This record gives sequence, C-alpha cells and structure tokens, in this order.
Amino acid sequence: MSADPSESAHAPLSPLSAPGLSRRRVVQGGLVATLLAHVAAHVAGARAEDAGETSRPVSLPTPAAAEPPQLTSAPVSGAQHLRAAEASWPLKPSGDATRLWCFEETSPGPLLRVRKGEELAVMLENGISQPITLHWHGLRLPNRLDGVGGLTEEPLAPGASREIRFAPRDAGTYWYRSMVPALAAEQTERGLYGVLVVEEDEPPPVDADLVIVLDDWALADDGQIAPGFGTAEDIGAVGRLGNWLTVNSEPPPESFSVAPGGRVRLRLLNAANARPISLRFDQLAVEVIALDGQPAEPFTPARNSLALLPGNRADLIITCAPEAGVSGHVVALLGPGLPLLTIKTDGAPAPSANAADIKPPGNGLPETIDLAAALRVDVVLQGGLPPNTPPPVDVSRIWRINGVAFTDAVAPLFSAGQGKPVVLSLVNKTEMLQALHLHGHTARLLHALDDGWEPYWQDTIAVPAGRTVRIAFITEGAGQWMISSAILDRLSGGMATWFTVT
Ligand SMILES: [Cu+2]
Repeated sequence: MSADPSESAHAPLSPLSAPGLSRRRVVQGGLVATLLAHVAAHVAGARAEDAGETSRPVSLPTPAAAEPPQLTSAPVSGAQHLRAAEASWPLKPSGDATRLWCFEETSPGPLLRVRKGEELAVMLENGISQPITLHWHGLRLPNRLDGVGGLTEEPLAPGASREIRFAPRDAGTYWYRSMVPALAAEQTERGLYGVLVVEEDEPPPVDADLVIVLDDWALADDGQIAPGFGTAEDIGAVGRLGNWLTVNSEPPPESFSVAPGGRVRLRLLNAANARPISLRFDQLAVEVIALDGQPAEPFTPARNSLALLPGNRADLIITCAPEAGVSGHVVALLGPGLPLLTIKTDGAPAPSANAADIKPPGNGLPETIDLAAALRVDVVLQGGLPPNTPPPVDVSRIWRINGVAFTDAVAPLFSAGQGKPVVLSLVNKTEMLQALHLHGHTARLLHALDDGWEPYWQDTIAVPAGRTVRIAFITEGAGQWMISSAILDRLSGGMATWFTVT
C-alpha cells in the first residue's frame, strides 16, 4: 500500500468539466456558482482537512437538475416493509445509475418517523445474497433488538424475512443499517441504510425539519461501486474513503427555501464508511440541540463548524435571516469547500416561533453518574498496517483491543450488572484517528484532568492518535453490547469487542 493515500486505489472520477448548472441553481444566486467554480479549480488538490486524517482526493460532483430528494416524510403507519435488494440509483447526474443495495429501492432507505413511545413495526426482508440484520445505531433498546449478527442474533439469511417491533424510548435522530461485523463495511457502502427519526412529545417549534444524510462513495470509472472490499489497505489504513460525496444520495448542493425569520431543524448523519466530514455554516445562525440523538445544552459550534465522524448525528436549529432573498450555506470542508445545502429566505416573513425554547425535552438520561463508584476499564486500541507491509497480511488481525482481535476474542471486555456506572479509558496507541461506537448506550465525554464532563452525550466517539479519551455511562439492559470501530472497514480487521450486562 501507499504511504500517501491520495495515490491509492479509487481514482477521482469526475474531471468536473463544464458543470451543467441548472437554472434552478443559477437563479438562486451567484455565490454557489462562484464557489463551485472555485472548487473546480482546486479539485486536484482536494483534501480532507479534518481530524488530522489524510484522504484520497474527492472529485466534487457537478450539480444536477434533479429535484430535491424527499427531505421529510409522514409518520410510519402500520408495518414498514424494509426489503433489502439491489436497485439502481442516480448518485451521479449523468451516465449509468449506480447499482446499490437499498431498502425499498431507495437511497437512503425509507425515512422512518415515529413518536417517542409509539411502536415501530418493520418487516425486514433479505433480497440480497449476503446475510443481513437491522441495527438501530444509537438507540437504547433491548439487547435482542440491537441487530449485531453473530453476537445478539443470527443474521437473516438470503430470502428470509423477519418482523421487528419495538417502541423507541429515546427521541432523536438515529441510523438504521445492517450490522454483520464482517460484512458491515460492504453493506453500508453499497447503501443498505436509512434514518429513523423519533419525534419528541413536544419538539422545538420549527418551520421545516430536514434530514440530511451525507455519504461519500468510492466509485469506479464506470460509476459503479468500486469492487474490492476487505482489502488490507482499506482495513489497515484510513478506511474506504469515497470519491463522490452526496447529500441524501443526490449530488450536492441541495437547495431549500424557508420564510424570512423562519427556523429550520437539520438532522445530519454522516453515513460514510470512513471519512470524518467537517461542516462549516456560512451566513447561517446555528445552534446544536442534539448530538448522536440525545438532547444537548444548545450551543453555537466553535468557528461555526462541526465535525461528524462516521455514524455521528447532529441536530441543529438554524434561524434564518429576517429579510427575504438571503442565502446561507452548509459547506463541507473538503479542499476549498464543497457546498452541500443552500437555505434561502423567500416569501412573506414567518409568523416566527423564535421566542420558544429550542432545547428538546430530555430522554430521561441520568443527571449524575456516580463516578466514585464506577467500574474503570482500560480499552487499549492497537494495530494498523504500517506502510510497505509486505504480503501476506492477516486482515482479520490488523487491529486489536486490549491485545485481542475480535475474531480471537472469547471473553467480554467486562461484565457488570444493570445500572452500574462505568468509566472507559479509550487509549489510542495507534497512529490513526479511531472512532469507537458504543452499542445500546450513550456516554458522557469526561474532561482530561478530572471527572467533569461535556454537556452532551455521544455513542460514537473520536479518539485521536496517541491520545486517551474517557467516557462514562450507566449500564442499560442485560445482554452483550458491542463496542466497535465506527470506521466500518476496521470492523472485519479486528477493531471490536463487547461487554456483558448481567
Ligand atoms: Cu451502531
């Protein structure tokens, strides 16, 4: 493998020749067009600037004339069918559609929307050639519903179907996807996922509620998903970085109009396999109201930007300008900046709900965690594939947690009863950013020097190279709960473990 990821396998796709700006976007103001031209001029050197990671170049998609995707949906009534099957989807504005693995032939899959405490009923059907599960990323739920193939349930065989019912106890923005550890990277990269929105009993009043799923796809020259999953390079280095970034599986930027003075809730998900995506908010007044689904003390992000690891969600409230005709932009910090979403004020001023409180009601998470009584466990992350490692490489043992690759693990990280406070020290002894995902639980990020904590909860946590990050949580229901790399390519390479709640 190459020491410089920019030289590696998935070459940039689009030369960005003559971007065919649609009239819709042209009339929406010159800034986007100007930015795109600027972006095009710099695409050859485009690099992720976030999290200290290097990346492959991203060819920035040309804008399409396609209508905006379905950004909102009605609540689910009755059982929602989720049939996994191959489907063609126009990720790119021209050329052949890309063959994906989708739920219900859409990408992202159907937006599931239920009220907190109401039952969600899903009929999962497997129409692909691999076994699948349905994992509810970030939700606190009974362990038998966590959907980790081989750990919490038998995966669903090709051709089989299974009904899944539960009443979510947590309001917020969540990600559903297949989760068979050895296959999760491929199945997620091919599109087998969607968003679950669990509505609060009394949500903050807004004029629009938009779901924004970000993904970067590694496409081959023919526009199809680049083959070659589970390679030593993808598992052992930064992971499978794409060369085609989409918003709700459409080429960006998306555009949306809202009344002057209106308030928009954005529900962001980074569905990429491996790429942390940093966003900047230009000419938009932004407050973060939830992270990883759970309400946070509302805050304005530092430098008006926010980084999302793969699997992270963030709910934002955007307050629009009081005048008509003002455009604000959500921009991905790739190269000189890639506009993802334009929000423009249009029409008569909104009878604004702006005076109302924007903090969502809580989900009953504990006000305090008795850290003095906590079980303290070290989670030492090791491994990686140094440049120029000669073959053969044992890809299932590239990464280890406390010295053991997942394939060799026979015992849980720890066992504890329900309701037990736990502090995990996540010790990153690798040379790369690690992103760990805690199943079925949500954790407080502790301060470095004491047991103070950040005013939010997370289930997908960044651990920079060489650093230690401590998290605290209280054990939930009985069962085996996975802690796994949120950079999905590393899952089959050993970066996973589990703990047992008795
Ligand atoms: Cu998950």
